[in-house]
Amino acid sequence: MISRIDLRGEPLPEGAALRDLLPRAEFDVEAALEKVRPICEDVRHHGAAAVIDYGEKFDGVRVPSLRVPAEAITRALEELDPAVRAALEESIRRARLVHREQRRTTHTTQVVPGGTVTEKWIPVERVGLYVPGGRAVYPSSVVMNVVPAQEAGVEGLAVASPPQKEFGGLPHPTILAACALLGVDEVYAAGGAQAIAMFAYGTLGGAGTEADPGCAPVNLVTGPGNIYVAAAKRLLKGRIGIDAEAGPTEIAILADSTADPVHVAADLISQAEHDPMAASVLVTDSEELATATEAELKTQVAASKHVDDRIVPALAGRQSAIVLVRDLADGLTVVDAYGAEHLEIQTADAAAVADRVRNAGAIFVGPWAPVSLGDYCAGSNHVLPTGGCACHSSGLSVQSFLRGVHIVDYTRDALADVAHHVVTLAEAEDLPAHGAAIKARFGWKVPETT
Ligand code: HSO
Ligand code: ZN
Repeated sequence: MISRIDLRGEPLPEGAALRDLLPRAEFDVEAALEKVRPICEDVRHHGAAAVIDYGEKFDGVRVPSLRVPAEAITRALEELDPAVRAALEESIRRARLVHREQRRTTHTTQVVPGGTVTEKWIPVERVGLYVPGGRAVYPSSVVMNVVPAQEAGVEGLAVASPPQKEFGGLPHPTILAACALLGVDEVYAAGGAQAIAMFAYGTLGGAGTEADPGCAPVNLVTGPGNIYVAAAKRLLKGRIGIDAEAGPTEIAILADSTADPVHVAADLISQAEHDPMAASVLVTDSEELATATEAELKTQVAASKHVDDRIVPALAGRQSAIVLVRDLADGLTVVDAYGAEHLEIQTADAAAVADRVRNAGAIFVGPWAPVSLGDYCAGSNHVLPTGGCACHSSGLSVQSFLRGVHIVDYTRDALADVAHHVVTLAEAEDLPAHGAAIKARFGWKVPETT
């Protein structure tokens, strides 16, 4: 069911050599680029009509209009199961607690008397949030995208999610209900690369109506999606900002002999449930735990849903494995080289071990903090870097929706005082006009320093 990689024999290789030994899903965004390029071009030139045509082709339903009517959003909330409503409300409440604290305050540094640099954080004006709707329906991802955007102070928020045939071409009702709970009323029934292109180019040029004037272009697109969504994000990056190209979900667990194999197996299965390409990796120095986990996986998988289409291919795929290491120090080296989207630490003194981790999207400490908690109700964000990107990127946060702007304010004396350095550096770079812009202010001379 799951393969073993035994790294106990020799000292661990370093860097790329170690990464090559570790399992990872193929997620070839480059190959999907050529498929999405014509789609994006079509949307650019033909606007809403092209988005609707591609929806019919890929989602199997032709929508009368892309904009979801306000009544449909209200109705979805009215018809939402009260238990799901209560759970979403708690998820939103906890996410707000955490994300509110991420807000940045304006800060002024007095560099010299009369010379200040103020860093001001300005929210992005308009954001498009993509919520997938294929294999699974993720109202929780609506929460994880919308809450940080709102806490950052973003004013223009639009959500796109694929039209669903069984719901008459609307996005899934739970997605619409989550939008209603969060106060988002601009929602589009659009999915895949065409939704990303709609956000990037807008559809205002088409024949709009009062109820559906079209989608105005956005500045930033966030949210996970399939490989075509990732490819469209890569293609349109620059015209729009993007959060990340989310790949298949990953869980790594660093565990020792104190871990409970029942928990370990359950957590590995929990993320394998997302996708046949999902990765579940156990890194342990305990052969006993490895063997007990393998046995547990058999029992628990047999009792699971989504077994043949997702869990078994995910666990049996080359992206998943049990990695045996000599000791926890090697285990830490391995999980750092892997840079998992989610990393659980199930060891003695888990907090101290977690403190030593450098690369992970989010870290879950000890037996009572499984990844599922973070997926829904920990307060943390579940849009996290995949594919090893945790070594250079963070998950979605308030910061993702803010731009830091430096405001430079110098008096005459403060400029005069440093003018000679500016002129010297300009000359060193053979850019004399830069120096001239300083001299012009002081009768075309470099002022004497005081
Ligand atoms: N584990 C996924 C998020 C998710 N799980 C949504 C359940 N619903 C990626 O972090
Ligand atoms: Zn999940």
